[in-house]
Amino acid sequence: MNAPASRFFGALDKVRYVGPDSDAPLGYRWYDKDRVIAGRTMAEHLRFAVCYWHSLCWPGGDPFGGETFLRPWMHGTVPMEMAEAKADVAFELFRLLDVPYFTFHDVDAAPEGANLVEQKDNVAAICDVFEEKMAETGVKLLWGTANLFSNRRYMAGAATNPDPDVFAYAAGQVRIALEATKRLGGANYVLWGGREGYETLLNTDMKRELDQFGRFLAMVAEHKHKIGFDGPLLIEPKPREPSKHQYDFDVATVYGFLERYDLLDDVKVNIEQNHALLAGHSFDHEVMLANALGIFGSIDINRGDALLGWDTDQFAMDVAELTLVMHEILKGGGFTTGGMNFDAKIRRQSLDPIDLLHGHVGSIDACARALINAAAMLEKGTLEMPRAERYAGWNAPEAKAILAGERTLAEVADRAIAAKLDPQPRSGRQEYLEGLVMRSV
Ligand code: XLS
Ligand code: NI
Ligand code: NI
Repeated sequence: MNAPASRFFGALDKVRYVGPDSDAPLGYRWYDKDRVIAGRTMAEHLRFAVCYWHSLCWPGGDPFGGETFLRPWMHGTVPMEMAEAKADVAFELFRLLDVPYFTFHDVDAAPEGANLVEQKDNVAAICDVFEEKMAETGVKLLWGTANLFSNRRYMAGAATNPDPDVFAYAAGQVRIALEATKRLGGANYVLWGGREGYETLLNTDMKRELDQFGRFLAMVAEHKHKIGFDGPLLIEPKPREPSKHQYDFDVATVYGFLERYDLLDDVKVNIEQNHALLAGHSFDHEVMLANALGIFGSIDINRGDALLGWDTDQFAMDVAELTLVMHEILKGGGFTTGGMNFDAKIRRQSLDPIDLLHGHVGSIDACARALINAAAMLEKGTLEMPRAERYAGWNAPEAKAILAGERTLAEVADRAIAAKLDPQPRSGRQEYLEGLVMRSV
């Protein structure tokens, strides 16, 4: 059981920058962590995190078949020993990839307690292990979270459950996970509400459930202040899966929810590519909107499959898509507390330990290329110049007065008549812009 982590990955070396022309089987072609782009190193811009759940806890099952990976640390008999062996492999993976951050759910890292007292002890025990390993390696925690969706007690929701005892249990679990995140110096705390929704409206009181959800989040925000946790809370929108409908549907819906329950000061969003697609949006749509609304926090970086309608969580490799996302992130000033968390999993046929590295390395390089492209596009004004031109009319004094609230509808209408306005449509130039982007990636 206590096989050293090095034995799992064999004799692999730390992945290094080798440059785009190298033939090395494993190396970063574009991610050169100390290279400065637009005033920050690549590492500072991208803030990569490896997630615990997909990379260390997922056994390779699907709805039609069980485990394929047979990870040694998942086949012990003493849960805490298994958790420690998993932590060994985890930190060896972080070291090999040379990533600065990781993320975890309470129950990914520590054995799930049979009750909240046990839960607290288990999380504290794994925090001892993490603390030591974090000090040794310098790897930091991007965010922690509580799993309020796997245990059957949460089948009808956590905060939105019809049973207040389930709400209370969830509060207990979040308190433990939030305090652990604070103890480990985490930069953010995430809440993804996979069961906060419904299976059927026939048994659902939506107004009541939303009020419960709002109250729950307000309590988490109060507690965050009480314990002096500085990072933001991040809601992770997703429209469905596992529930038929989830209340945190997309960025726009979450914004409305935060506004209604007066939570905008404490809560931002963690946007995931595959969730954006499930909501019928593109990844860059969600990022642009979050920036526009002032709630952009962090990214779960992955990709869906264009032919499959569910959350396949594949490693993101599409440089063109990522370039547009990075463009919007940089335009918004880049990450502050957030980063790029690999909420991504290798496919169930990818059995070899090295496949875990290939997934991350490929996607890290895709993000690095995207960063380089996006920074160049911003510097040249590739999209910003045509965008500015498109809205240039709004710089005129009369147009500004309208937006400043200095004109009534009647005044604007009267002026349209007096000035005999006859506005002519102009081309949106989509293909021209698509060509510019194509040449930038
Ligand atoms: C599931 C979510 C989940 C969150 C953390 O679809 O992406 O993994 O990131 O609870
Ligand atoms: Ni996610
Ligand atoms: Ni997901």
